[in-house]
Amino acid sequence: MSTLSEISEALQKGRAKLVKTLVPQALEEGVPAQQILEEGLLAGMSIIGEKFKNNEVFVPEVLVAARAMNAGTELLKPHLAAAGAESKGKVCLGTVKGDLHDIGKNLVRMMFEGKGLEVVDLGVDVAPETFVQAAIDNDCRIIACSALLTTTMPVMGEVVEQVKSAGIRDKVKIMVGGAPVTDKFAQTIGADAYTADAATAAEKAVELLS
Ligand code: B1M
Repeated sequence: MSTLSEISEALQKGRAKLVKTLVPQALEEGVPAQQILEEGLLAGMSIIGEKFKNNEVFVPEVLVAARAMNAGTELLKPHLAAAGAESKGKVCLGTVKGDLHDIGKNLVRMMFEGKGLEVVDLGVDVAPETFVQAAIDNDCRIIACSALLTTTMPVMGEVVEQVKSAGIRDKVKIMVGGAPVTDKFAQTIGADAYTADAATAAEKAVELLS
């Protein structure tokens, strides 16, 4: 098995320590950092994302895979910067104001990063004005909002309104998700996209940025 396949396998099994050994090994073999990222780490994460979507693996497996992914990307970061690898685009992500649930939001972050997107993670309990300011400050092309409570869903509508008031609606796409959120709700508030799960959210984000 090639080192890249071994990296993908190790990541899928959540074996962060092994990933930490294999990534430098691949670099020593002369494999370019971008290729290690795409054909090793992202390939593994993409398989996990697909399995997660199909209920073949569950949250714990995704979390350990993500930890392994982070371990690998940390080692690649300096090499990627040196090679001039470009991020596919920046996303401001957070759980909306009044809502402290962050497990789903963290999964969305991991899937976004797995697709090569740069994520500005604003955390939980994020006010609409914070999303807007962060998008302006960081030049984010997507604002991604998560909500787990029916009582906090309306905050997503406020985000859309404040993005409009700030005059950046034509520059920023707004994505929404979380267990109580629906496509119909997303349309009602004027968001650009609703997705039911983290893997699809990442696919949609890439589509919105292309
Ligand atoms: Co909370 N809680 N909780 N809770 N909690 C729910 C959501 C609830 C459904 C439980 C229930 O009553 N059956 C209920 C909400 C009811 C409602 O509004 N309809 C509820 C409640 C009521 C509350 C409190 C009010 C309880 C209380 O204090 N009385 C309180 C509120 C606190 C607050 O936020 N202000 C509260 C607190 C908590 C804990 C802190 C204990 C804990 C959160 C810990 C944490 O997140 N760090 C917690 C938990 C764990 C849950 C349940 C059990 C699990 C949520 C979860 O993480 N699921 C939940 C019941 C349930 O869902 N079965 C419940 C796993 C996660 C992977 O799924 O976040 O849906 P999820 O993410 C999915 C998709 O939704 C999607 O991707 C993920 C998978 O791929 N997704 C997106 C998420 N964000 C996305 C964004 C996107 C796209 C997709 O685009 C941007």
